[in-house]
Amino acid sequence: MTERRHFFQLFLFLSIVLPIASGWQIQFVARPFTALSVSNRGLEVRQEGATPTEGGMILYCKAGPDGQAIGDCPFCHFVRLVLEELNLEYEVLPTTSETKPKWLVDHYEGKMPALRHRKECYTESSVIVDYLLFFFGKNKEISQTSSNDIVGGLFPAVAKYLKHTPDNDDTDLELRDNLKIILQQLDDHLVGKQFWNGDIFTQVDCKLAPQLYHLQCGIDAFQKQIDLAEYDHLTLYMSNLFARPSFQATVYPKETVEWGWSNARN
Ligand SMILES: N[C@@H](CCC(=O)N[C@@H](CS)C(=O)NCC(=O)O)C(=O)O
Repeated sequence: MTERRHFFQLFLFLSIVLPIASGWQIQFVARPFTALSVSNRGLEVRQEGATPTEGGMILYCKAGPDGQAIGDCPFCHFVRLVLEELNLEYEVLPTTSETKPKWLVDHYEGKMPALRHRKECYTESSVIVDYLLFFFGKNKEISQTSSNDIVGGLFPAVAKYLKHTPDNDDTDLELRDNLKIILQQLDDHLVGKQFWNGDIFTQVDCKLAPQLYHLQCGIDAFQKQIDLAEYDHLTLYMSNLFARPSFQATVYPKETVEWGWSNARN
């Protein structure tokens, strides 16, 4: 009976929950199923039951400047925050193009972050997080989500602004003004709230924290013309996020963020 329930859970996750939660990312969802039925994609053939057991997780992520430390990827950081909040055991393997495993390149387009969990592998941070929350986050507050479009617009606007050179030309000012509109929307949403959904810390906060960290480090590093102190509620929210033990346990130095964006700016 338990086996049947577990099989049903896996079926539900692969066929209904992930496609709905991930929209167009359905092609990634097909992979674990393919791994079971057609090819093992470079991984061992799965032998355990339908519901994954904890342990045996390896997160492959972009490496930092020395090729060994954890790099500046906000998507990988998002996954790590969720892993920490769920108290799951995992190993992080910072990886460069030279050290990326062949199976990851051959069967998963070398995409990172990539979560290998025993005999399965998932790429795309939102898919990885859906997987973790589906199996390990049931009835936990962190699994709550929110359908606010502002969240999705933040990182593209941050990236365009930080990447742009030269600073202070017309395009730079346009990108800055566009980002400031989003920051104001975030600030408005956060009035009277400790976290994005109110008093409880959720996956939305795990997603936003790394992006806001990039924004803060990037503004400082490149002396960009945005004063975050103008956004009272956002500033308070950022201090709440950055004080969170999961963030403290996973944060990388601001110099790593600067290194990453410097490469993009050249
Ligand atoms: N949409 C992807 C974006 C992932 C992404 O852009 N990863 C970059 C760093 S931020 C990366 O790992 N690049 C190094 C590589 O692929 O070798 C996700 O959410 O997982």
